[in-house]
Amino acid sequence: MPASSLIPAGLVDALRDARHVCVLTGAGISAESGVPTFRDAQTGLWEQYDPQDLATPDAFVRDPALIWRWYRWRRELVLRAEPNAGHLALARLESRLQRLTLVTQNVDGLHQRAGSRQVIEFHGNIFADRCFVEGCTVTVESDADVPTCPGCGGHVRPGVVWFGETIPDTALNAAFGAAAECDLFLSIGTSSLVYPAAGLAEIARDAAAIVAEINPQPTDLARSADFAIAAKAGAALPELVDSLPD
Ligand code: BV8
Repeated sequence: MPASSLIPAGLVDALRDARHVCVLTGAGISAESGVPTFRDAQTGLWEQYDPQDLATPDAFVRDPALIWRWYRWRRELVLRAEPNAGHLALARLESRLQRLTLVTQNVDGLHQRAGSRQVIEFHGNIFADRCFVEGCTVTVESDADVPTCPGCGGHVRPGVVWFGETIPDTALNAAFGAAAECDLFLSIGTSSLVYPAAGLAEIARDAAAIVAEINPQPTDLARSADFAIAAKAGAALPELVDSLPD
C-alpha cells in the first residue's frame, strides 16, 4: 500500500493485514483539543503542584477540598474541549477494522465524544463520582467544597484511579488480554512512564505483535518499537486511517 508522508508503507500493510489492533492512548492525544498533557497540565494556581502529588488518596485525605478544586478546574477545562482529528480518526478506525481494542489512560471522555464505541478507561473517568468510604458509584449534584455520599455521609471522590491504587480488574484484564492477543499495537500520545499501562506495549511485543509509537517526542518505547512516528496524533492518525483500502 502507498505510504503517506508520515506513515511508512510497512505500517500501512501491518494495519491492513491485522486481525486485532490494540491501541493505547495517553494525554498527548487530547493535547490538540486544548487539554494539556498530564506532565505539563499545571497552569495558573496549579503550576505550583506536581499532578503526581495531587492524584493520590493521601492527598485527598489530607485536603479533600483542594483536590476537589483541582478536579473541578480540570472538568471545566475538559467540558470546553472538543475531540480532535486524532480522536475522530480512531473512531473511524474502529468501524473499519475487524477488531480494535482502544485502551485509554485519559479520564476526559473525549474518545467517546468522538464516536468510539468501545473504550477501556484504564484510569477511570473524571466525571464519575465515587464514595471514598464505601467505593460505590454515586451521583451527587452538589457544589459543596467536598460532596458527601447520600448513603453513608462520607466524602465523595472523583471516579479516577490515583497513583498507588490498583486498576479495576475488568479494565486491567481486558487491556492485558488485548495486548497479549493483538497482532498490531499502537502506542499514541503517552510518555510510557506510568505502569501498568506502560507495560502493555511490552506484553504485545513479547507476544510477537508489531508495535508502533506515535509521539512528537519519541519515548523509550521508540527504541524497541517496529515503527516510531515522530508526529502529532492529529496529523498522523487521519493519514493512517486514510491509507486503508476502501
Ligand atoms: C498501580 C488518573 C499497583 C488520575 C493517572 C510507588 C507507590 C505506588 C505505586 C507506584 C510507585 N512507584 C511506581 C508506582 C506505580 C505507579 C507509576 O507507574 N508511577 C510512575 C509515575 C513511575 N502506578 C500506579 O500507581 C498505578 N497503580 O501501580 O497499582 C500498586 C498499588 C499500590 C502500590 C504499588 C503498586 C496507577 C497509575 C494511575 C495514575 N492515574 N491518571 C488523574 O488523571 O487525575 S495517571 C496519569 O498519567 C494520566 O492518566 C496520564 O494519562 C497518565 C500517563 O501519562 P501520559 O498519558 O503518558 O501523559 P504525559 O503527560 O506523561 O505524556 C504525554 C505524551 O504525549 C508525551 O510523551 C508527549 O510527547 C506526547 N504528546 C504531546 N502532544 C502530542 C503528543 N503525542 C501525540 N500527539 C500530540 N499532539
